[in-house]
Parts: sequence; C-alpha cells; structure tokens
Amino acid sequence: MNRREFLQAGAVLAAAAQPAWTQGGAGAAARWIAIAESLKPKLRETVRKPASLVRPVADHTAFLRWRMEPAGAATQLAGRTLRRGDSFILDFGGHLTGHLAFSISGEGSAVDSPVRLKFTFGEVAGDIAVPLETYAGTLSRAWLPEEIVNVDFLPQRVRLPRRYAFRYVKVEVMDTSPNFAARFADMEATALTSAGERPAALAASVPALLRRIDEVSLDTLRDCMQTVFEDGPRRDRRLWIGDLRLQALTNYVTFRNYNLVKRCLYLFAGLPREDGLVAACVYDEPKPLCGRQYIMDYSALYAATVLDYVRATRDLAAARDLWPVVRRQMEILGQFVNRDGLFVDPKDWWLFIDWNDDLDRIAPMQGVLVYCYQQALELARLAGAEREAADYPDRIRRMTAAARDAFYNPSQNLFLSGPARQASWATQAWMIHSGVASKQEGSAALKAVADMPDAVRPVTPYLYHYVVDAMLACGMKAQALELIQSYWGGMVQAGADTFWEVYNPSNPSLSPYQSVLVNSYCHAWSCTPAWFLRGRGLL
Ligand code: RAM
Repeated sequence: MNRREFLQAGAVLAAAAQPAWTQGGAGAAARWIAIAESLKPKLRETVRKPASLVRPVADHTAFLRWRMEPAGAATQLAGRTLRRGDSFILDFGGHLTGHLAFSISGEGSAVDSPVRLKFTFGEVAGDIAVPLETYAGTLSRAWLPEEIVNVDFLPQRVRLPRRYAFRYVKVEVMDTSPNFAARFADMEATALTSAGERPAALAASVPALLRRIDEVSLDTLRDCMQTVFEDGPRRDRRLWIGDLRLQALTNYVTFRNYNLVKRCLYLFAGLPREDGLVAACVYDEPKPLCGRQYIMDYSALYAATVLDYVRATRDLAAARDLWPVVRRQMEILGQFVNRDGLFVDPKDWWLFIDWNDDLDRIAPMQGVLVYCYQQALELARLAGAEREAADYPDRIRRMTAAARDAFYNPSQNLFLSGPARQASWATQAWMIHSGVASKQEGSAALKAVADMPDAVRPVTPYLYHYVVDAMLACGMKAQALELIQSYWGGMVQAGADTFWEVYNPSNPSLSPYQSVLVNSYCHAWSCTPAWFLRGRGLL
C-alpha cells in the first residue's frame, strides 16, 4: 500500500517486529554508531551577501505562479529607515542552507520599546508571496520557515539561531515605538555544507541547458550535504535510504566525500528495528536516533547503497562489516515472497517507489526485490561471504520467472501490475533494473509506456532517476538525454536554482502533504543529472 492508504488503515509505523536479532554480534550496533560519529564532518562556512531587493509578482505564465521582480540594489537598504508595518525582501541570488545575520540600529527620539521583526524564508517566490497563515497541509506547521525576533537593545548584531534553506528572505517590522525607525546593515548569510571542492564546470562545448542542469544538480547536492546527506534542508532534514543512494552516487563523481557516505551507512546499521530491519530514515540530532518508519523498498535498497559505496571506494572492510546487515534485510523481506516467487503485499507496510498515489506497487516492488538480491549477492562476493548467499541465485531465477509470468504482456510489449493490470513507468523501469525484462523488451516497453497517455507517470525526480537509468541500461542514450533535458530542464526553465522534491509538469500544485508551502525545493533525490552527465558517459 502507498503512504496514504497506510495511514488511513491506521497501520502502525513500525510493522510488527520479529524476535530481537543482533547483526554482526553483540555490541556491533554501538561500534557502528561510534564509527559513524567518528566520521561526523565539520561543516564549511561561506559568507554570502544579498544580491538585490525584490518583490513578488503573480504570474500565471510562471510554472509556480509567482516570480520575483527587481526592486533595487541590496546596498540601498543601508539608506532606508523602516517603521512599524514596513518590510523588504532580499534575494541572495541563489539557494543556500545556513544562518542569517544582520546589524540593526535605531533612529528617532527615544527607543522606548523593543523592535519586533518577522522573518520569512523562501526557496521559491511563492514561499514569500503566499501568507503562511493559509497553510493547511498535513505536516506540522512548525516546519514553515518563519521566525519572530524581538530585539531589546539597539544597536545590535543579531544572528538567527535556526538554520534555514533559502534564496529569499522577507523582513517585516511588526512593531516598535511610534517615534522610532530601524535601519538594517550588513545583512549576510553563512552558508553551510560538508561538500568539499566543487568539481570543474562542464566543458563550454556542452549545450547551455545541460551545463545549467549540471550546476543546479551540484548546488542541490551541496546544500543537502550537512552532517548527514539530508533529504532536504528545508524540511525533514533527515537521512533517508532512498535519497542517500542517489546522493551518494552523484557525490562519487562530484564532491567525492566518501566518509560522509560511510558515516550514513553505519548510522543505518547501528540504528535498526529490534529484529535488524533498517529504518527508512534516521536522525543525527540531538544524537543518532532511529526514525521508526519502515519502507520496504528502502530497506531493500540499503543493499544497493552499500554495494555502490564498496565499488566506489574498494572499502572491503566496510563490505565485510555491513554484509550481515544487508543479509538480514534480504532475509526479512524474503518472507514476503511466496512459493511461486511472487511478492505479496502484506498490506501493513509502506511501499514507496514514488509519490504518485495512483501507482500500483506490486510489480515495481517485485523488481526492487530481484534487483536488490542481485546487489546483495555481489556484495556477498566482495565480502568473501558468498556461501551465506548460496540460495540467492535460485531465488533470483524463481522470482524472475514468476515476474515474467505474472506481469509480461508480449502483445502490448508491456509489463502490467496488479489486479487492474496497470501500465506505469515505474513498473517498466523496475522490470529493467531487475533484469526481468531483456534489453530489447525493456526498450520496447519504455517506448510503449511513453506513448500511452493513460499510463501512470512518475511525479518525483526520484522515480524519474530510475527511469533514465533504465533507459541507459537498454541502450536508449538519446532518449535518456532527452528526458533529462525535458524533465530537469523543465524545472530550470521554471526558475529552479536547486531541484525540487516533486515536479509534475502538468500539476504545479502537487504536494504529498496537501500544501506546496511545505514542499521542499532543494531535494536530495533530484540531484542525479550530474551523475548521469559526469559518471554515465552521457555526454
Ligand atoms: C519524503 C522525504 C524523503 C523521502 C520520503 C519517502 O517525505 O522528504 O525525501 O525519502 O518522503
């Protein structure tokens, strides 16, 4: 079931745990957390100055319905005095994750009351233009990026303690004494990241749109790289397996912070459910904690994330260390495969795959499982533990054959999922990654599904990543490049400085949480064009 059905059914976030199990022997979890903590990075700080003053303008031709219009140079601010009710909006010229600081002084006969200021931070123009009071989404409103600050004594240098993800900041003087005005100076942000040296830009001979897509991917990844690979610095700020995998891949060909990946893998290993299942997400503040949400496809993809890391680094000690964790995932998830080799939805687990609620997840989940058994088998080889995975080849064969029987429709060149025989992009992609579809079948299926107006399409860059990657696996290089240009390029053309959590070109108000005000516009899982362009020979 998808997230909505899962919550409606009142299913507990933690599906019933199995008997306790200690992966890697007693004390392993504590040792793994200690390793993870020893790799906690010190963040790099960069001072960023605002580029200009701006004002939002409603624009029905803009994808997100708002744009910013110039309203003067940022330096004009120093010459302005602001009274009760006055406000201004600064544009930092690009996205950042960090803290805002400014100096404030007073002018007037007497400073007989504090100055009360309201700050609103925006990743996109609409965040500033639409009053946050209208928020009616399903996530806590405490995520909304606003802050009221009282400054008692002037002049003063003020640094906002809370970290924000933003390009724009609106400052309103809510109140102060009537015979007094405030003056702002030295507004600046300290941007934070654990990304190291930025890789060189793509060659000037690369088409401009692709170069911009690459740049935006790098900025997205940079701003999500904090003390863990966060899913989005605006909201959640958490380490999720699905996001981590895609960030880590991109990181291997860009910032190359291998230790940050290792830290994240060990955090998951050290914070499992009682039975050894890795959580879908973990927190690292105030201390490493298990997220206590479990997503079946994410637990499976832990195997792929570990294998990617070992391939990128040849860190065989980590392969040996983490193999028991991977093995345990496959053991737990294998219980949901019946004797015929078919995945059976237990109905009390969250299956993610994508945020599209209409998606039938049975065939994609089968594909994820087959793919992850293959990844786990390869990891077992590298860890010198192939004997412990002795039954995997047979499982993979059985599950592949069962998938072909259950899902393949040769007359339509398509793989269809569930009782309604649903055609979706997700199903074709995962049938390809798992090898259930041959190269020829896969490319025919991807072409067929693209020509079906009613086929269920992805709504997130996360699933589009797996579609582009599936195209490459079937030798469809030109189509892969085209999709990157139209999908990620579509966000660039809509003004994205960093790539978004959800993007459905035909629905600008799509939000998994029923309000775009809480959508994240710098989202980890959308950074992979840089990986495709730099690491997959797409250019
Ligand atoms: C979103 C998170 C994260 C993702 C989960 C499934 O809420 O932001 O990106 O991994 O959903």
